[in-house]
Amino acid sequence: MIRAFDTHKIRRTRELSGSLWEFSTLPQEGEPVRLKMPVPGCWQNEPETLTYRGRARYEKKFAAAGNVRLEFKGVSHTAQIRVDGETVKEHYNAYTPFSAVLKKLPAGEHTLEVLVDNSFGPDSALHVPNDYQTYGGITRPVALEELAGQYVSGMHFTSALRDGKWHAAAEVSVENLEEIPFEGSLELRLDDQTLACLPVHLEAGEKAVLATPQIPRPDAEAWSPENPQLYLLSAILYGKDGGAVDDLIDRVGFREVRTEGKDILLNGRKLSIRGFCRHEDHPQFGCSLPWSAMCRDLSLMRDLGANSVRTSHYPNDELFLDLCDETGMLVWEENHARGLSEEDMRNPNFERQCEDCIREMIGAHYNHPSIYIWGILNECASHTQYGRECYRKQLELIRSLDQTRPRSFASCQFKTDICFDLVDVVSYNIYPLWYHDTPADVYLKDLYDWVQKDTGGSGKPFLITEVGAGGIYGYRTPEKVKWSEEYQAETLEKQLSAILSQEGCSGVYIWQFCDCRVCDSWFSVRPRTMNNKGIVDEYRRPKLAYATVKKVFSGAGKEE
Ligand code: ADA
Repeated sequence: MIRAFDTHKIRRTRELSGSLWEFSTLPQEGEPVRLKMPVPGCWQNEPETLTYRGRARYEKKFAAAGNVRLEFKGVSHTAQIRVDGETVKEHYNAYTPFSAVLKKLPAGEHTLEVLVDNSFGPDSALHVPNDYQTYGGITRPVALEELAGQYVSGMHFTSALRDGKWHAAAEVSVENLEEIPFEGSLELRLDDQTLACLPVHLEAGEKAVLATPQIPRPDAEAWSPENPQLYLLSAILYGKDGGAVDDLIDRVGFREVRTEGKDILLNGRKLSIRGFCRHEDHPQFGCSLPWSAMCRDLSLMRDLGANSVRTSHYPNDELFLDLCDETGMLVWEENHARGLSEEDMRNPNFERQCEDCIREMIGAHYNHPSIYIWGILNECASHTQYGRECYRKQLELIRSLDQTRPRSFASCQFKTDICFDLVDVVSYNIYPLWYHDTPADVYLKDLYDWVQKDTGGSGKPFLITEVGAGGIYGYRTPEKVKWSEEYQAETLEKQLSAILSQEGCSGVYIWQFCDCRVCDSWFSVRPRTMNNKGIVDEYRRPKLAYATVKKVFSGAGKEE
């Protein structure tokens, strides 16, 4: 399953995943392991490759003719795509989608090879040994699409409130794969109503972006957490003779996010965030969670009284975002980076890999109404001049790609951050009573008062993007010592009560929803080789803190 709805009615598509592919490790020494490997999936799910880190080869035969587009939703973490022995695409980053267009394939059977590498090293600036696992494999779905001579390669939908009335605008990318010019037209439909018709003229091989003006939609029903109203937006490309050539369908919503003073407003109403940070991680599936497991995670978060999820620390599977759109779960989505020092940020690949991630994230996820904010560079060097330059460039890149959403980053630089003038929302990760003993209310007030001084963050919305404590599932003790479920529950109660009563604070994300596996170099500071700050453990079994959080979140006001 690739998306929660059909993305084409005219273009013929099929899923290449949902099957077993030929697989072989490519070890530096020793014999390769050969298997039939489930795709999508992580090779750590198989007993023979449970701990393998390195290079591997996947192979799948497919029959096709003509122009073909292969879409990969995620390969962890570096991919080289070969068709019939020829490299057609290279891609870095486990968490962003990419595609390859193959022109005029001869009819018959073809061989698709995916060379995957999940090793760490100087070439990889973002996938580093970290407080979460970097799995290996084709971890998200793969689709094959048969393209005509021209196709719709992308579409961004923007809704806006003007004088209290909804307006819609779209930008649609089209491409001519042929060596002769193309004349035609493009129809945009919202559910079954025509929104706009645009003439299309493409020179041989040309790519173009067609834009509609702002179109009034006074009857549109707004998307909100309480009423997540969605519309199907179809872009249909017609030839000169009026015959349909290609189409692209996405799901969109009418909603507006902006900041005003210290508030984040959704459709003009103040948001009060009660959320969870979540890693894509599960003992049975690795980072390759099936749809039903994603649904279950969202059901538990809803039961806990949450209205938001933070996709820490990378762009998520689009199917999960589809579910957030459908269920009204607000999303903080961020690019892929966690805890990188200035030295890490000076890796010559860092800037390019971050920028690629941002472009691919916003390119693919722009239309999700549930995403209300973009984040970057979790807990990196936002206290140094070099770091500031990286933050500035990436935040500006986001603004050039999306003018409609606020931007932020989760800082851990206690009273030393120098980047708050660059963002729309100031965000902090704090761990009072876990990594230090200062009472939560004292620590938070001190931090908040400092932000209101000359930091560039004064008067802006303020979010706590992480707070939490470790609790090992099943470890119960009347002494309520650290790592016990009791200590975790009590600590969270104190932390949340301080945060939710802090003046000027727009809300909180708990670190974290579920326990997750970490990389080997973190084992000495992570009991059970897991980050144990989940409110549920890795199998989603509730800890004592579940009831505590549910009580606090259900009691706190939703949107005011
Ligand atoms: C950080 C970080 C998280 C996690 C957390 C923790 O704030 O952003 O990824 O590592 O700390 O558990 O210490």
